[in-house]
Amino acid sequence: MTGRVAGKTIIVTGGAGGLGLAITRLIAKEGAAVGVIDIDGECAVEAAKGLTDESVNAMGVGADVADGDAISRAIRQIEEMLGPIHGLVNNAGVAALGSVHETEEQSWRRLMDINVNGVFLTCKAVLPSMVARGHGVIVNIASIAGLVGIPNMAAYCASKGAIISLTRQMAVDYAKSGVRVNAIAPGTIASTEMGQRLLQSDVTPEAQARRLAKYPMGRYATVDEIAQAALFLLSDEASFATGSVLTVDGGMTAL
Ligand code: 1HS
Repeated sequence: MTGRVAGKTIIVTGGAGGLGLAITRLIAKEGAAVGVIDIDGECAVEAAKGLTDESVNAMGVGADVADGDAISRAIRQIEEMLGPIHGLVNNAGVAALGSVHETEEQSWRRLMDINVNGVFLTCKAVLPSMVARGHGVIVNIASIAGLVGIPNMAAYCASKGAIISLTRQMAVDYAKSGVRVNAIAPGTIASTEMGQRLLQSDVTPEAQARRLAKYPMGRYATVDEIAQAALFLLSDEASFATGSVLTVDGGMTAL
């Protein structure tokens, strides 16, 4: 087996759709065995079947990343089938619009539960065996919303900032154990459901132009451009990268 992540078993949360599916497919093409975890179990199984049909070792399991027991069970099942976990991509996440005074307490809590607690719980489930084997790599999908304030996205910005902070903290704690932890901060991806919903919230041409004007490249990201960054951080080519936040945003945060 050849490829940039050949011989590694990698789990992708939220791996059955959007950016997660693009990452799943790219790392499979680059030789990984892939565990797909998704809140939609049928889609997870379907995504894995698409890979096994192409002779890739893959398994799909349904689990909500905010449910610690469910996520641990899913990871054990994948380990039993595909072997020890080398890599984890914490991709599962949701977005919500609203300033603080407009955000319902329950919506805030649910978003934090998925975006932040989900990363904590999934990392907690894979880390003991990574540390015991002295090797592992974690990639957290954050956002430029964790680096700068995006209008009308209070909970989402807070959650992505927490992911970036936790990425740096874990990088420090686990560096000597051979576990690298990095984050990617993508700009808006036009093609995903999340990106579509965000872009459709700009109802006037002026609002659409204002958002796009924040991007020096004059366009939004494709899922493949973000998946390539994940592949790099997962691969041994990134062997000295830990605690980094790789912005892939067409220059948005450089402006
Ligand atoms: C939803 C994704 O993580 C991007 S947040 C950035 C929103 S903006 O720059 O397009 O206004």
